[in-house]
Amino acid sequence: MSFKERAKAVIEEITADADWIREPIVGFADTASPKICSLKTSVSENHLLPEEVLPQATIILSYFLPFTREAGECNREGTEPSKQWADLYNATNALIAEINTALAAELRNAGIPAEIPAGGFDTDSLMSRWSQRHIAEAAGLGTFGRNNMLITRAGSMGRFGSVITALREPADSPVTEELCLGKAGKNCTACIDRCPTGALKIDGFDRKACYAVCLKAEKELGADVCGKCTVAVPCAVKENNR
Ligand code: B12
Ligand code: SF4
Ligand code: SF4
Repeated sequence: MSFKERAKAVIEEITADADWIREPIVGFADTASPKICSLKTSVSENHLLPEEVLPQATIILSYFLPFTREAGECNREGTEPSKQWADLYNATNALIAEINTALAAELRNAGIPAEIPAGGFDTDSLMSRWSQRHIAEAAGLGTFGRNNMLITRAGSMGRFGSVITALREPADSPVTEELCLGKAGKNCTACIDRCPTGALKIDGFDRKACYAVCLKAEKELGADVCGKCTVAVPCAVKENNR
């Protein structure tokens, strides 16, 4: 069994009782690939390179936990995020932490060095030093949509995690097919139409406006969420998992 298959099995085992999560997707990014080597220029100068976390880094294991269509239903109506959506966010965060620890342990037990990159973000710049979306894009998991989400073959509604490894297995290439209908020239602005703050525009994303609504939810619901742009839109759930 390749480690990619093993990783998928580990994730499936940990998420077995999480009925809001569908079949996970796992991708491998080559740390020597152009998208990873250019993170400090393409994302931000403060972005970490994998070798700053693990000197022997070769592959970044990136995974996506796609949500079920039913899970999104709790956040379909209204302009404010629902309490249930906030609870799913917190429960998924706990699963991501558990998965990362289990994957790193599995690798280290097999004698392969592994490190979990630090999460979190700077509350002034609203940027993390480890962008899960850019890592996932390099690992062939998807393309950026107008909703600013990374759209995978399983959809955009869900969450990413990653582990830096010294694995010696073949890496994946970025997806070349455009997965966003609007960017592919189809008539879709569903995410922009659903954004209650105007943070999402056809030509950009105002992270401060988005953060304001997420901060309100943090105070009222216990999680910095909104997510209207990734729920009940055509790219939310795609069934063609790979
Ligand atoms: C800080 C943060 C926030 C902040 C600021 C958002 C922001 N985008 O800056 C706030 C609190 C507002 C927020 C909101 C949300 N977040 Co948030 N957030 C993060 C966090 C911690 C860091 C993001 C970051 O620093 N990005 C770096 C900056 C530079 O990248 P960026 O803002 O994404 O901008 C880039 C893209 O737009 C990209 N891009 C756009 N178009 C294209 C096209 C091409 C070709 C390319 C190459 C790039 C590209 O280029 C931009 C600049 O580099 C990540 C987790 C992580 N560690 O990565 C989660 C994360 C991005 N959030 C996530 C989610 C789900 C949300 C919400 C839906 C909240 C919710 N759960 O209800 C909203 C969605 C907002 C939106 N439309 O983007 C998911 C995204 C899942 C997905 N499918 O993409 C992540 C990855 C968390 C996770 N573990 O899965 N978030
Ligand atoms: S709702 Fe439509 S335009 Fe927006 S990201 Fe999804 S596919 Fe693209
Ligand atoms: S999370 Fe909410 S406020 Fe932020 S871009 Fe999406 S719909 Fe707009």
